[in-house]
Amino acid sequence: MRLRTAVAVVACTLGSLAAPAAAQGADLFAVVGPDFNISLRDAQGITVTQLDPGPYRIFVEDRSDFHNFHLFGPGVDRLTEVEELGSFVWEVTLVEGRYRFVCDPHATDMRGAFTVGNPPPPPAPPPRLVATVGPRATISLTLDGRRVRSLSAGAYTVVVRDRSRRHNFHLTGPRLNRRTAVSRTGTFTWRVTLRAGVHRFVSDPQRRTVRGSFSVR
Ligand SMILES: [Cu+2]
Repeated sequence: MRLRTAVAVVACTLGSLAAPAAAQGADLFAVVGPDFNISLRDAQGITVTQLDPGPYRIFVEDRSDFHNFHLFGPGVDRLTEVEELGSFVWEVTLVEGRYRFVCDPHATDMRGAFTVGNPPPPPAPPPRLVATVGPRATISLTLDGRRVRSLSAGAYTVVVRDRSRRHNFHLTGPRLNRRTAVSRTGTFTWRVTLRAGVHRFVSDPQRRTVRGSFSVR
């Protein structure tokens, strides 16, 4: 009888210890430096890629005076100073969405990302058309290396390679009229919306011969 009471007391104590930990949220560990490394791991040392929404405590170790740790995403934008080192504890609430962390001075190389909950996939980038005019009297529009004959209506990126000072690339269609300059060369990126109908592209100085067309449905 006495033993049973003791067990009950122990269980009760464990229960009350567990409760505040749960309210506080899980612990995460962020480290940047001293070399060109940045990481966010959980208590098991596993790199964080997916988390449940909720409160978290992040222990941040900034071990370099030329790196920093910057975490941002829905409702969160926290960072350490680049010039300062130190240990910090951030209390954050993560909600469904995508979060990223970077070292700001080296954001292209020192970075990471994770999702919280099950956010919808990011929208696919628009298809990329390549328009080329010149250097001789040639003009073309391709998608994945193939000549464009018909496309679905929607958003597109057009990379225009104008390779001649005697030609330009001029694209027209429903509510669309874009052109490069005849006398200049260069590569340009256009974001366009193609609507149903016939589209034509020409080099204006020789619009009868240097030309093409495609349909949009
Ligand atoms: Cu850095």
